[in-house]
Amino acid sequence: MEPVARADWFKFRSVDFTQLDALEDCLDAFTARTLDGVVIRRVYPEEYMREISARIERHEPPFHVFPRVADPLRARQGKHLYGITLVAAPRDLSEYFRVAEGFRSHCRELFLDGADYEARLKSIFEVLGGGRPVELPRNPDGQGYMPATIRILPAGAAIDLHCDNNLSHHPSYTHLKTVCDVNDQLSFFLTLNAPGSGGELVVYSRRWSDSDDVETQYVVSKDASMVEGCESLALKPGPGDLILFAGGRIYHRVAPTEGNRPRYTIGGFLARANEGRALYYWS
Ligand SMILES: O=C(O)CCC(=O)C(=O)O
Repeated sequence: MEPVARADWFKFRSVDFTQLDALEDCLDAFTARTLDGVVIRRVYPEEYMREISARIERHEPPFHVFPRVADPLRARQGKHLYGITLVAAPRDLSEYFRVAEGFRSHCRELFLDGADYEARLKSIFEVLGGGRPVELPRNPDGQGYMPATIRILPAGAAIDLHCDNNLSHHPSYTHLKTVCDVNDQLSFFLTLNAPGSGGELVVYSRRWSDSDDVETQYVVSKDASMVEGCESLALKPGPGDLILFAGGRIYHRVAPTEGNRPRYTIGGFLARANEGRALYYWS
């Protein structure tokens, strides 16, 4: 992790995975807005991340590629995902839940000779949640949501300005909203491969407000003018580092990657159950 400038508008903590207990129950601090982000360093060894990245590069195991185009090889040359997000999936969500099942088994295969990704993330969230149960949401038919997506940004690719509370305006969130409080969701991602330069997560001092969204509509990216003149911080976790931040209420983007090393991350969102103590994660 490169050094970050401290800012009073972005309350941030960074610990090594071996000191995870120092973050016990820190989700309460997120809720109380006394904490905006944490980085947990070395959740996986850097060398293992290189091996995982090599598999991703070879498309092994053969994850579902999004966007879905006639020539998957071509899709893999540009910005793409392994898996599919809730908002990108066709509206009846049957494809989403089918892809989710395949993703979970491919993800187990991807991490087969190391600590299982989903199990490790769950165990981390359990500590951060002070012992709350951590669960994957399921639809009324019992099908599991996507636990994460793998995001692949080749040279020059970026993720434009957005604020994840806006996601809840999407019609595909109708069921999930009955399960957990998506209105103050946290964002998390594990860096698998970092580009030589660029690819930082840039967070802005501007906070989300209801009135930022036009007639409660979902928009993929917000106009950059919304953060003009705002303070910002660039965070660049290294391979094996996990970041969790208040992406629901903090405007953020991913800066364009530079050089010939792509940016690979795996991640999703985390929110509290509407009833009971559980935490839910999805993508
Ligand atoms: O870097 C990533 O994988 C995504 C970052 C992001 O925009 C988010 O978590 O909302």
